[in-house]
Amino acid sequence: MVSLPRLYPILDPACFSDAAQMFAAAEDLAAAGVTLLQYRDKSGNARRMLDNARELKQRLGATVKLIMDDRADLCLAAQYDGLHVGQDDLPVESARRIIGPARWLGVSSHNTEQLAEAEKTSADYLAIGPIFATSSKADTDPVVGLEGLRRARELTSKLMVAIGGITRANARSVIEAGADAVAVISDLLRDPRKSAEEFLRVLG
Ligand code: 3NM
Repeated sequence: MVSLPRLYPILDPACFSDAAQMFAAAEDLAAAGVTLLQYRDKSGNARRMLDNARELKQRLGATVKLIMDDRADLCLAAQYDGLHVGQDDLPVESARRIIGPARWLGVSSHNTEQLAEAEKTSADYLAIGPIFATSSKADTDPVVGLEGLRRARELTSKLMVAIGGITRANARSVIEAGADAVAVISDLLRDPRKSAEEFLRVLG
């Protein structure tokens, strides 16, 4: 049974000067009380991605559930707890066939049509975004906004993760609009431990 913590940090090596800095940030997040983390690496270097993913698992795997972005093969190879797929990645049911029934599977959606489609799949949770403007992802879809998030909430009974431009200042409003969790990249980068502690405090 999948149950998501309210804070869903995403680690992207492109946001760090080197892997050591990323691992240190990951350990700071865990020390703050983070219990779920996504590894998102768009570099395409499978060997390096697997090395990093394994290192994260070795350092955090005892206390933090680890989700692999996009790559079902690396999810299995690094023995991660779950996989997250986007609209241009493997279709949900193909990903499910690879990772099996037990691992968690999430899917991104960017509008109510995509959310309604994803609702019919075996995905354990649906992500919706960008809620607010973000510079962490190239070519984002139009902003969904809190109103769009409220409409999305009515369309799905699955767990819903909001993403895009979420900060300590607006995270509470996102939960109040119906999200079960907030996924965050940039507002955790500076002083990860302190930021995560503050997120956890406002998220309650
Ligand atoms: N996916 P930040 S927005 C990875 O809309 C990602 O699906 C999005 O980063 C979507 O917390 C996004 O820095 C970037 O805004 C989130």
